[in-house]
Amino acid sequence: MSTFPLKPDAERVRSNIESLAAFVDESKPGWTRRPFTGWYQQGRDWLREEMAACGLDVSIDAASNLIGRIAGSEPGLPPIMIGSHTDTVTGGGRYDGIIGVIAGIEIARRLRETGTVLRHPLEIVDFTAEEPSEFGISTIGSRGMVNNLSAEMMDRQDLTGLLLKDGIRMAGGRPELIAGEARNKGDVSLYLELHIEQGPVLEQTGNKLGVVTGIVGIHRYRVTVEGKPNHAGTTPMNMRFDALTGASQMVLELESICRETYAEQVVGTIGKLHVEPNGANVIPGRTVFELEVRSLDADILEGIMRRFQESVHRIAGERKLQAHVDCLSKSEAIRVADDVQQTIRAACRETAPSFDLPSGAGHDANQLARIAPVGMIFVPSRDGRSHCPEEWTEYEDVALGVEAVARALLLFDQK
Ligand code: HGY
Ligand code: MN
Ligand code: MN
Ligand code: MN
Repeated sequence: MSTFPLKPDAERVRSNIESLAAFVDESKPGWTRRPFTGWYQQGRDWLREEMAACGLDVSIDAASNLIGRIAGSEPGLPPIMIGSHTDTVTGGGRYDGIIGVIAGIEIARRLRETGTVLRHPLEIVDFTAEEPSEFGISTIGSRGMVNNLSAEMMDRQDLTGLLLKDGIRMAGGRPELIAGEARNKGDVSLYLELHIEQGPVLEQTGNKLGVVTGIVGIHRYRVTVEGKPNHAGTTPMNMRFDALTGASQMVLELESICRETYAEQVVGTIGKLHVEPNGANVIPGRTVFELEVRSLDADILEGIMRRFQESVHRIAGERKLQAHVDCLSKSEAIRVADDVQQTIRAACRETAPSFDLPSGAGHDANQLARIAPVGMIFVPSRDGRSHCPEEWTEYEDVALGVEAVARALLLFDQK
């Protein structure tokens, strides 16, 4: 069988992933490289050198995304973009995001080593802060690239008082130019992302590659519950205004709403909960929790949030608490276009057994889909685990994913 000219150097891919994964906050569990931190910047500095070493023209756009670009033979064509992210959740794994950026660099290198010139310009992108940040917003860089960061979002502060717009500036962006520099429909021919599945389907079905058919929309909210702090020993149970038991009832209410059956799969999670004053012998006076609900169907998401907000106010009334619900961010669910799926399926067929599946994780592709066709390829996650130190993908599978992206790139480049 003739060898594929852009076949990746699997050992170089492994070594690059391990090099980039090493930039972590050692004081935290697993692999932690939160955006706008020194570890994140060190990883990006390393990435910048790698991009330059494989002949990419490197720049940072107004939204602070790191972009490496190679010209095509037809400069008038809008670029094909391959990207992902290099930030992690706290206590995350070493593959979520970075394999998509390293894949792009390896493909750029193979193009250079084989003297292959694409028709389209090619851009390899490390999108800033894809994971939910302390500003309550995820996919910050890709939102910025498509001008989907509101002024209210830009003025949000994290726990240290840093404004999002100053964080973007720290990462090399120029917030005041985001709107003017934004990519619009027609500015990108196609966005392609390699990502770990972060779920069990490929492993359970014995497939090496996933052809992503759609990506869930994610609605994120913050709920603040105000009660009355008081002495835990002297306040009778029927005289309490306990902000934590109230919040706990709301948390369980979200779980039971999301456990009902809908036309599309629904998941709802409360991953962050803050208690004040957080003392063992003080009745909590205030709690703040963040929730997210995900589904491929936008109407189901809206309906669930309406029901949940009614429950919050009912529970607060019954317990004589104050509660308010703030929307932090919404990303739209997307369907991958049939022709994009077919091209990716053709590329996978030449590479390894593949399986069609939707993504329960959100991605930068959710934002790029606002201006361009998008496609994603998954590689298996052992035991379906992700966003934890146990996150693991076999390097042979990563190399197959890189090869499938490279094959898809050549097919898309001929269109
Ligand atoms: O949370 C997600 O879906 C993705 O991993 N950022
Ligand atoms: Mn993630
Ligand atoms: Mn990711
Ligand atoms: Mn992603």
